[in-house]
This record gives sequence, C-alpha cells and structure tokens, in this order.
Amino acid sequence: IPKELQLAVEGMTCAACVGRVEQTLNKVPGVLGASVNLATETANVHYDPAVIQPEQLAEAVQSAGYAVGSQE
Ligand code: 9UX
Repeated sequence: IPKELQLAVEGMTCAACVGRVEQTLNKVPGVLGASVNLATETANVHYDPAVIQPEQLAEAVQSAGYAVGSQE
C-alpha cells in the first residue's frame, strides 16, 4: 500500500534545483512518484513503505546536496 510523505527541502533556489531533487527521488527504488514545489520548498513523495522508509528518502535528498528539515 503506497504512502505519501512531505519533506521540507532547504537550499533550493532555482528551477534546476527542483529538477535535480525530483530526479534524485524518482530514481530511488520504492519511489512511485515525487514532485517538488519550489515556492513552498517541499517535496511530495509517493512511496512503497515495504521497499523504502522516510529516513532513506531524506538521505537521498541530502546526498543530492540539500538539507532536509522536519518531515511528516
Ligand atoms: Mo540553480 Mo540549484 O543555478 O542547486 S540548480 S541554484
């Protein structure tokens, strides 16, 4: 059963950042779809909790070079 996660992504300042973070998340196994909103600095991720956990999704964003704030 898919779940949905919001990640606060810090440090995105242009549209290319958005594409970078989306690509990073969408390449992670278990991610069904990810979209990033630059204005709200939020990543919305649909994922399969049987495959990946929120902490690993945050780590993927961090490895792309962005800080992750509180997650829900
Ligand atoms: Mo834009 Mo983002 O020149 O890391 S891609 S600021």
